[in-house]
Amino acid sequence: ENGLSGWLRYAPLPDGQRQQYASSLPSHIVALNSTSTSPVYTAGQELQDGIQRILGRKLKISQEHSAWTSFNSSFVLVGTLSAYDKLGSQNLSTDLVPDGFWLNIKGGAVTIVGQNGRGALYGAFEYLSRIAQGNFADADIVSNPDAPIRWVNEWDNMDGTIERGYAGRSIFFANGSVATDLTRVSQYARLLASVRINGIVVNNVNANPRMLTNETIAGLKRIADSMRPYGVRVGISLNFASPGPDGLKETATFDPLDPTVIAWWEAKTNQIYQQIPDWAGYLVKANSEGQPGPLTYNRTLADGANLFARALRPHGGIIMFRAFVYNSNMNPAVWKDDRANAAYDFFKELDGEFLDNVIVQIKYGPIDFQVREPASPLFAHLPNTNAAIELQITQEYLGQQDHLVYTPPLWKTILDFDMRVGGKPSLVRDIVSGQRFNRTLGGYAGVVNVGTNPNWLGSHLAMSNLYAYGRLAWDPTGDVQSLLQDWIRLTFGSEPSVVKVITDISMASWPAYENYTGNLGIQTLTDILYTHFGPCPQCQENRWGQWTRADKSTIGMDRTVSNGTGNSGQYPPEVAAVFENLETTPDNLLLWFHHVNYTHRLHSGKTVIQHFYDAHYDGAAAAQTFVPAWQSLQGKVDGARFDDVLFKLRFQAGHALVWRDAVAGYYYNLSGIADEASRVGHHPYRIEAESMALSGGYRPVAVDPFEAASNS
Ligand code: BDP
Repeated sequence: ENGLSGWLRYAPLPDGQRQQYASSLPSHIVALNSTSTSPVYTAGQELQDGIQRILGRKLKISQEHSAWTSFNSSFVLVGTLSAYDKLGSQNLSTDLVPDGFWLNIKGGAVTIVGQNGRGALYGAFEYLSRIAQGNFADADIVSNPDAPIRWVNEWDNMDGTIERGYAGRSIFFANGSVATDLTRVSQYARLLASVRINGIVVNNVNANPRMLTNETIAGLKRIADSMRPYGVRVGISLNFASPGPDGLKETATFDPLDPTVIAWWEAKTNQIYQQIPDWAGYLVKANSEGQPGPLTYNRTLADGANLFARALRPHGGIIMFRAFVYNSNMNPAVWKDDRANAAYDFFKELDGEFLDNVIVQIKYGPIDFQVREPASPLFAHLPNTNAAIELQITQEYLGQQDHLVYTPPLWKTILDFDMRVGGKPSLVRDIVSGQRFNRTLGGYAGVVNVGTNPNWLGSHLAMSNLYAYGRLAWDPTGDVQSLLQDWIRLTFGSEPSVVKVITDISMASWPAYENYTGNLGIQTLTDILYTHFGPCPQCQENRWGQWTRADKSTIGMDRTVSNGTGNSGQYPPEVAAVFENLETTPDNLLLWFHHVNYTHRLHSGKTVIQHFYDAHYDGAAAAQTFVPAWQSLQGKVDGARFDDVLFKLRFQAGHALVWRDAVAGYYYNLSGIADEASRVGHHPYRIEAESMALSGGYRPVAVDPFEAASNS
């Protein structure tokens, strides 16, 4: 049990549980009209393997169409709608949309029909997920995706490192090329397909122009070949300047309106499609954090996006264009500046200027994957543009998989947020699905960053985030706790105490993490310079614009229209009114929108500073409870995974104390306001540096700023 098969372990059910159902199954699986690289073929194999391992019975498998007529009893049948309709045996009147499926279980007879091959495979995985959880009930369900785009983004570099990856090296690249052995890539595609992910971008958004050499394209073809049997289409991130002097040096400029540049991208795109006909498309980060883009030539971001859209359009490809555009060299002394305003400022005026195969990919919040953010106001302002939401499964800012943080409850606060566009219900999830503004394209991009670690994310428990991401992209109304529990049963089995403990600690994890890292919308108070991991409340006023505006007596960003950066005014009027007003702003976003005294009283009745102290102690205390809770499962979870998880939870428990003391101590030193419970500043368990005898050339230095020191 090293985690390699994730939630697709197909662990055998206990004999007593499985025998009766197993014997009611027919002798054959029919995978209608399938060829060996098709998802329907994969579905047949997966059903055979899964049924054998879960139920202990090996069914025979037939790809033959004629097999249908030669059996007169029942089957486990899987196929596409068109193949199924040709059988003429039953008219299926369903309204399946692409990737959707129909699953009918009547005793041992199972019929799985996908609108396309991918849908058929998703239906097969749904059936297997049920029996793996010991659910043998009859069912008749039609399941359609809420949105057509359900992609993952990997931030892998060609040298094999991964930006914000916490689970080892790349499974896609090594030494400047596509990896030779792509076994892990097809295993990953299997996991993705099982949660209905249909596309992947395999390289860093800070992209290398060498992604477009002939050699790399040949490698990408091999990646696409490995993922095709699972219905996962492949795309890449582009460096905007690829053809030009700083890139492959094949054109004199990278101006998106220059004919040589247009011709270059067209030819390159044609070359890719010639080798990979089902190529997904491109993802582009332009004019952000040092990346090149169209603004260099005074062209708009829409000009930039449309350059690729035109090249992709004849092939049906898609361009995901990121709204993560901001000035990463901001001056914290300028109080009216606000990074949170950037996406709206850059994109609002461009609504309607993007071609139909462009999707603007928007990070969930206006800043950057923080532990708490309001939904990005940009979602409300692109009624004539396709939009997708960008979520982060890799836990940058969120403990980097060394902390358990089950993030779907955080995503839900955004997806369920009502923007009230035009005074009408306008949930973010209905905007990105395309429903709200009648768009045909839109959906989800999740930054995952799996690595060569056998358990993919470097932490067994972190995999619940990937599982739930796929399921929510399919159906964002899903209940995050029941998705979690499906994942637990599939990953660790159905023993009630196992399900209960992992549910309890996972559901408690995001609130705990928010409590011990950054409260009331102040953001995750991590170090900003590079790692985004440990606490650094003192380093927030930096050039990246993640500002807290904390001084001796006040804290928080004033984002009001009346007195601050005007960010609250980027929301539609009903929402803007809520955030503009201190009284109506929810406590958990207070310091996101307002600059107040530490002694300001929250709706809860506590002062801001006392809330900081209490939250940090509560959060760190919650993290301590994860360890004994997990230990109670000894013997109920296999030894290897038990030990791995225990190691991580112990680290988290310790690091939560470091967080607590660093943040609470910092604001105590800064404000001089005592903790009502007299906890802050007392560390009975700790050996202070000042009281150590130093040897080997070490010597004490003053901590700067002094507020960050544990003693004054
Ligand atoms: C930030 C990451 C940085 C990414 C950037 C992005 O720190 O590594 O390149 O986002 O999303 O959160 O482009």
